[in-house]
Amino acid sequence: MDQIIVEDLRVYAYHGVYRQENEEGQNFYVSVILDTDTRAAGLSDDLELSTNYGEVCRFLYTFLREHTYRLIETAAERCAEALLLQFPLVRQVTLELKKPEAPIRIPFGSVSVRIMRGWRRAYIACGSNMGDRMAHLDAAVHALRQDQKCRVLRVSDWMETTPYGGVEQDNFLNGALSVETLYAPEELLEALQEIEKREYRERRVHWGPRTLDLDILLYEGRVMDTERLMIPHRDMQNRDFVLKPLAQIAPYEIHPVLGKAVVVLLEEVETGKEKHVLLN
Ligand code: A4P
Ligand code: MG
Repeated sequence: MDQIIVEDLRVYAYHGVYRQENEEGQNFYVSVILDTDTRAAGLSDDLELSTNYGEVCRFLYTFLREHTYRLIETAAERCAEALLLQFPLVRQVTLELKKPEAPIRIPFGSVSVRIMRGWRRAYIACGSNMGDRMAHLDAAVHALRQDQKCRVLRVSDWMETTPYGGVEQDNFLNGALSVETLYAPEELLEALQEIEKREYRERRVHWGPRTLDLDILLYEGRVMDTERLMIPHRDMQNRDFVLKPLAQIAPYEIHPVLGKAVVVLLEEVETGKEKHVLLN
């Protein structure tokens, strides 16, 4: 992707662990690499179609002066996030914050942190089979739209499905949606569980009835398996109620472990060609 680069913008600011640093301040130098598509601006010579680096510099300057953090890690983290929220054409930022006057009693050139943050594409499955099912699913989309760290891109149709998993229960209404998010995977899970809670989700029977279930299916081609989170969703390839709505909004998205597009996985489930065994 194209990049706009600012190097070593000097900001006199007050970040530091020591009181003296907070009171007297010192020079910081911030550099950013903004990943953004400059093609439209390049062809049209129109600044409106790009990100104004002058505004970026003023923004960085004001942000770092008006906030005080103990750690440069925190200053960098907050600054990168604020930048991504402020400049909508920027997809990713690499930000380095240098502190060459840090209180270290040995001669040194500079200390700095460098981080890379950006909007990440995620796919979420939603389901409900209790109460006003449509209202629960609509509420989930609404809540994600209200969250500034998420941009809802596409929402599938809500589809009536019969229960899967052997528990006798009412039919579900299922769907899928895509978002771009600033949340890391664990943070996205937390945000989704908050939304579930607000819709009075009670966790009783595993695979049982629920007012709202929000599962992360895919996250930016990532593969992970921790105690709390498995991505891709461990059973998505076996579930037509997941794959069908997902195929509507992202037919060619590739499952990063199985190496197959969503439409292919759906066809395999529908024709029963592949026997997927769920170990539980
Ligand atoms: N977890 C791990 N990976 C993920 C992930 N990728 N996304 C952990 C979300 N959560 C993930 O989930 C249990 C734990 O899974 C979470 O705390 C999280 O740390 P849960 O929603 O609290 O519990 P659950 O509902 O018992 O399990 P789960 O896995 O959400 O249920 P399923 O597997 O989604 O099954 N039939 C139809 N037709 N439509 C449905 O929507 N849904 C289920 C629920 C059964 N049958 C269905 C449907
Ligand atoms: Mg769930």
